Amino acid sequence: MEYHLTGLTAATYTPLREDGSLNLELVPAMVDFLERAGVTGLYICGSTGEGMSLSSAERRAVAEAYVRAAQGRLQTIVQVGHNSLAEARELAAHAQEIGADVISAAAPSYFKVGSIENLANCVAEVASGAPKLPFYYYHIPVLTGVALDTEEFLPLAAERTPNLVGMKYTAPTVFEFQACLELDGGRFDCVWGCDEMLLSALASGARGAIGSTYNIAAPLYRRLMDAFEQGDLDEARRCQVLSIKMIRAINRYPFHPAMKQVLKLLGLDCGPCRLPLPLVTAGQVERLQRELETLGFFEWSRPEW
Ligand code: MN9
Repeated sequence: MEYHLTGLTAATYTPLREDGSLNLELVPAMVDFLERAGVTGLYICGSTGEGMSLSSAERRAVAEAYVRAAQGRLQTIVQVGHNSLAEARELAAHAQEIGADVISAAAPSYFKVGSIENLANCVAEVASGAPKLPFYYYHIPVLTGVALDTEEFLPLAAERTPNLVGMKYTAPTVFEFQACLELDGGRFDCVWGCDEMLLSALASGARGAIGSTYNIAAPLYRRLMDAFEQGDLDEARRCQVLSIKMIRAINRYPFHPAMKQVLKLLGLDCGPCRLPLPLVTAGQVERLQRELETLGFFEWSRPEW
């Protein structure tokens, strides 16, 4: 099986109401907003969308809402990772049933996965739930604690998982990412997951990226990618520096709760995050808004920029 995720995929937020319940009525507006901003795909129920904090029934409902709203316009990738592999497999089957384009799963993380053989077996079990869909392993060691060598893992896993086509790589080790892109004449579609290092990844051969800040600043990153393609490295670097400053500003607060507040400032009120993520205060939001204003964020986050 072959598949490519090119361009910018937004790791979507899960809209919640103040009481913590799902607010799926907002999803069509989110999808319209992201499409206008230049995003080409949606990564649903990942870290950004708090997939691991939702019940399986909620995860199904979120996936259905996004897939329905995006169908025919944006590629949809449903993250189905779960500490129960049986549950993950069922979520994968559900994603296939509702017409998602791709599935992806992070490693189980309560019991630590200690070997690439073990990880390959986990992936085989999950991916077999949606045998017709391309599967991307979600490498995010900072959250799962699974930091196994992906260059060794991918070829082994592909022997047991016919629909394994690639990986979402969220770690700053660009050399390992590049080595994975080069494996076997480029047979694995490796997609970059650290927004603040997109330019380094492009220089190493990345063609696609999945990340949280593509929700709020896709026009900036589009410009970065276009400049890179045209060989205008000064402009590409200028865009990346703006992204680094933006992420640094947001990172002074609890990151994803603050990101949701930035989306609210852009007109999409997707509510707070769920526990165990904390709340941000009104004072923090005001400060963040001023910091983002100083950076020109409210100019370069607009689709017409
Ligand atoms: O995987 C995101 N990682 C986490 C994607 O949420 C841990 C990234 O998109 C980061 O949020 C982004 C900002 O640090 O690079």
